[in-house]
Amino acid sequence: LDDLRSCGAVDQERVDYFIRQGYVLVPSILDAPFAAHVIERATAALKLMAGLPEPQAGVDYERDIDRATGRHALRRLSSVIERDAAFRAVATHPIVCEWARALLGDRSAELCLNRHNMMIVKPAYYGSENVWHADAGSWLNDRLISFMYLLDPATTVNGCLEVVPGSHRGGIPHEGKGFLDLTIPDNERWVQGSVPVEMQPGDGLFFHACLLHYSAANRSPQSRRNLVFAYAPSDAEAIDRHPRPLETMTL
Ligand SMILES: O=C(O)CCC(=O)C(=O)O
Repeated sequence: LDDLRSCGAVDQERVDYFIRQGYVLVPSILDAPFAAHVIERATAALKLMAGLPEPQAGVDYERDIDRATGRHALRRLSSVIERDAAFRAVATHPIVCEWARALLGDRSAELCLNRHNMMIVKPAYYGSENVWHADAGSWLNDRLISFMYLLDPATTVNGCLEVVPGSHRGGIPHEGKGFLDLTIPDNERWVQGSVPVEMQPGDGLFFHACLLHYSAANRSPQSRRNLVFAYAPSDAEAIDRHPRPLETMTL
């Protein structure tokens, strides 16, 4: 664990911030050569997909045809840990795992195989909005946390993640739904205190399953790619109510 002292080692101040706010940004969580390798593998994985007929299993596409390519822009690639060793190396990296254990308060934290485990692409010009939601609303499990690892700069111009600090402490106002119904005035109030989380390639963001988040459409020429994984404490399976049972891997 010597390398925990370089890069984005766990620090108590950030752990406390996560407990209060429901999210925490860890700049350059993994070192720059590692990030460069993952970015290269992501580009290769997307290039491979771009050469295959549509639709492909485990791939979600944007609705509109990209006029430059005559194809649908790719929006999401699932089960990434099985697609490339570099993606698995992010999800199981000792630094990331130490963070997951610290934030979950559980030394036996596990990686979720069928929650997140994907690459999100908010493609240039065609990236669509991701409406306000908390992941626990569709996961039916409020014990999990997510880890987002950035592969491109994410700013308010290309649809970075926006969050409602502290919303994880208020319960889930949309249990059983994949979105927050903003026609309900009480729900509208939740998102008034939102903040954008701008990030650079190689940065990591941990966020609680009950944290409200959103991202705007990307109409800019700059894609925004990231990996996202979920981690579970060892008791998460016992309370899981999702019809597709939670599958995890020991770290
Ligand atoms: O990256 C985004 O735009 C949304 C991500 C998201 O909703 C999630 O990771 O749960």
